[in-house]
Amino acid sequence: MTVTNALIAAGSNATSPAGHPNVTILSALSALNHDSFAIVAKSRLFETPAFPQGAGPDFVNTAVLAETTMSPEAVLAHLHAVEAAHGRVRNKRWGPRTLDLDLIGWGDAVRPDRPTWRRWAGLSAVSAARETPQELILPHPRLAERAFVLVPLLDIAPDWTHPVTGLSVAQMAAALPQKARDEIKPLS
Ligand code: PH2
Ligand code: MG
Ligand code: MG
Repeated sequence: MTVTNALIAAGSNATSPAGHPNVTILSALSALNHDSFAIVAKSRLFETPAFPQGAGPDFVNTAVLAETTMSPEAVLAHLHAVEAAHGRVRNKRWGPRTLDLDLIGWGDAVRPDRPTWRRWAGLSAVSAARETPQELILPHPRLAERAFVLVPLLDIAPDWTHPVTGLSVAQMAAALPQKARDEIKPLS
């Protein structure tokens, strides 16, 4: 059986049935572990301003590294089930959410293929806000732009290398404006 390292980002900026965002995140992480999916590293929790600016209350964000024998589609379904169990309803894009679990990276896989990945990653901010892919795109096409994903990943996978750009997490984080990095504040 093939074991893959999956990178997952978690975020919450609304109270869920489990409680406040930090409690929700911790509850979600324990719900994620099961037979064929094991969290092997967790970042600290961070308080982060909502993106886009002014989009709602601050988020709590974290990142985890998991070892899994599941397919990426099965992991995505698992993430959605844990979101639903924490009160997630999918309505307004970028509205407040009780729990968001995003699959960020899958070993060194590029999915569905490099040309499609490049198309999604190359979208302008305006188009990226309008268009949502229906299929799983890996690595997450906006990873390199998101301090609330990269700063938590620095805790657990600074050397993970992007399979298309060749940049490590540490290099992508260093390329962000200092101000964007400073806004990501550890809660502990
Ligand atoms: N997730 C979003 C949109 N905006 N902002 C922050 N700070 N953290 C997030 O996790 C986040 C966001 C879409 O899922
Ligand atoms: Mg998200
Ligand atoms: Mg999501």
